[in-house]
Amino acid sequence: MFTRFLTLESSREDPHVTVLPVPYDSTASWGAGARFGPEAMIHASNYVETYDEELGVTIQDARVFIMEPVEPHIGSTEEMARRIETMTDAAAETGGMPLILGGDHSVTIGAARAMARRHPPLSFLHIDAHADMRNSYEGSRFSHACTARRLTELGRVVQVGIRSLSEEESLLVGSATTVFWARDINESRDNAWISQVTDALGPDVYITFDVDALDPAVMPATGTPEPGGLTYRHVLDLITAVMQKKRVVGADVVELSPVPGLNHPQFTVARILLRMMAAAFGRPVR
Ligand SMILES: [Mn+2]
Repeated sequence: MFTRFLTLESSREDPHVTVLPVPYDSTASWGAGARFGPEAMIHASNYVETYDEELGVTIQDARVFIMEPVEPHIGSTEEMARRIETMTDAAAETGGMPLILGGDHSVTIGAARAMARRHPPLSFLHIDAHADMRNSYEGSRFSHACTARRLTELGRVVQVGIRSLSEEESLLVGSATTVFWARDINESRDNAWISQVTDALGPDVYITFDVDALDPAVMPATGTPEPGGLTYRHVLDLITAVMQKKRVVGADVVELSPVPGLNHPQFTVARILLRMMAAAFGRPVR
């Protein structure tokens, strides 16, 4: 269905990155539409430059393979998590780093289970406005509101950009996880917080990036926008540091809910995807 990602032709041949689209949003609280996220991200990604002007590298020689989108399972979030787990395993089998494009944040649960089994002990970088630490939500333990809670059952969790959570969740955040609040990041005068994040992570990392971690002024196209968010700069610098200092074994980008006529949100995501690829697999120019 999709033939190019970040302008690169999809090929099974020894990929660096294997893209797994998951057009699924049955558990989103309101403003559903994350099911349209993968297509919007992939489409926008084919209009970015292959040259990363800050790193001075090109991704032209990087190899990508795009898998068929995961078919949504209607009615069972648990069954859907299992299906995503299986497909993430298949993505990892190609030899490329699985890059899951959601979809709402529940898609992370299955993907993380597959990667945690393959790379123990795995730690998780959770970039999000929301703590997602509920044990269950609307009767499901596999809801987007429970993602980080499920991650704590798989490995160490470091949360970045958090600014919305329940009282119950507030008792767990910072003890069951390491948390970097959006407010502290916004008030910091330098990037010292980024090395604190990388210090808190283990050597093998899975990144889950909920785009609502970004401020709604930057990222209006998401189901549950929260004011007081991170800047594009914050996210770009964090992703760069983690891609360069850690073994990132897998990643996902979730909760982009495209708004008709508004193009910049998916281009913002595409630039962050370019940076992920450039930081890990870029070739220096000159
Ligand atoms: Mn969120």
